[in-house]
Amino acid sequence: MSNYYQAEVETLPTEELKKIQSEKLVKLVKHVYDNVEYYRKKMDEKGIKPEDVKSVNDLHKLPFLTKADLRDAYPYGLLAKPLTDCVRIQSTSGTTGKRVVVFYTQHDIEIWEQCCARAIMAVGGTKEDVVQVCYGYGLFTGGAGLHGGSHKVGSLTLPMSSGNTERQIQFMMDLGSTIICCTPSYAAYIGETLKEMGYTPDDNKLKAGIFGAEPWTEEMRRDIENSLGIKAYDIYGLTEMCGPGVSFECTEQTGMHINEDFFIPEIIDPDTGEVLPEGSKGELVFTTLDKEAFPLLRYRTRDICVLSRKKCSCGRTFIKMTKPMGRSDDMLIIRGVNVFPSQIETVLLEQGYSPNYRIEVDRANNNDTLDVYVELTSEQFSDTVKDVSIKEKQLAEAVKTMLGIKPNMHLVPPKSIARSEGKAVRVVDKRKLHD
Ligand code: DLL
Repeated sequence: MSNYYQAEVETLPTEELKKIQSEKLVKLVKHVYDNVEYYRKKMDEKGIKPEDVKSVNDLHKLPFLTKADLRDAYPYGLLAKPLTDCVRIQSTSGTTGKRVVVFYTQHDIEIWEQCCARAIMAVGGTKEDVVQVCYGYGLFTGGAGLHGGSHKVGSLTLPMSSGNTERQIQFMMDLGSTIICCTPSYAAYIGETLKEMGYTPDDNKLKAGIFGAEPWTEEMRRDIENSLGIKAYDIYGLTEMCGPGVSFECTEQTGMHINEDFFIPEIIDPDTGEVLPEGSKGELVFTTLDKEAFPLLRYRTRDICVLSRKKCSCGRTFIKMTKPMGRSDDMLIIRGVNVFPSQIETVLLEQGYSPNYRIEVDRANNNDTLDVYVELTSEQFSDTVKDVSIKEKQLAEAVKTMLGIKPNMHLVPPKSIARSEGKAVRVVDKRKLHD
């Protein structure tokens, strides 16, 4: 028997769900056309009027939105409510040049927290639980989202944020945490630390973990389940939609149910934009249905996955998505932080280094490593070893200021980075992130 936060809507027959989606979509399209110049211009360019959208079947007529649109409209260009009706902003992780800022009204926070409450109850969470939230709190959506969801369920919420692992473990043991929410890599690290401290998986009271914000494999799921003695569940989301909780796994552990009363998913061919039939692998696109301050029509997530409406034993009728299997852009997720290689390049050039560099990402002991190799010019190369190491440290700090994570920086001799005759291969990702 599954736990639902809102049983009625989570088990709605698909036809009824589509009816609700259509009603909400028609209203939304009219609202953004009338109130947001950015949308009006985009729709006019495509020759679409609000009357052309009568149901979800007309969704494909609308133009796509991309991260570039969000940056273009930064900060208020896509706002659909007066700023005085907004109560919160959140922002994508660790990015300076490519920051995306999203706004929430009280209602937007309410539906986001409902999404996260559904996710917690789907893994068996109740008001009896002690939920340790060790996603980062702050501009990143992880902490705030799961925190709000846990409150809604009525669980005792431990707002730990990330880091300070010994303290996490002390609270976990002393207060008997039963559900833990963090990135899968942090969960794996907590598991290792517990072992190092001499604990066995039976020593803690944890029963479930809700892990997301970065790619992880089935192998990693098994490792985490064994090291913590729990069931590990996936949760997906992106800042642009609300944050975590756009979709969540139930106890069947076979993909994540999308909260379809709030978000319409589509799968498209990333090259042509053509909508693909259910079961095809392609880029996930979302349209928000309930968001007031920052509604998004046909937003291209760049995440590659497959959708399936196969009946689920949990009784939920919401369509399921597979884990993201990759991205259709060059964004890397390193230790939970979204990183575009161009941001690293910007720092190198600003600091007077050459654009000949190589970024290597790997995973050691379930932890991401980031190494950046930068070629020195012949003038720069005359430095002594000591000078080079000082410069490496300075450059690593500059990258940290930009991204929020510190790389291992290597300044290497002139002409030592292989030149390419075609497209330069600047990023080598050695991690096995997908099964
Ligand atoms: O990562 C929101 C979140 C917080 C989700 C906590 C789950 C838990 P962003 O920082 O905007 O938001 O990053 C969004 O992260 O487009 C995916 O590429 C990736 N991502 C998120 N969840 C998963 C997951 C948050 N479960 C981007 N598996 C998305 C794989 C994920 N990738």
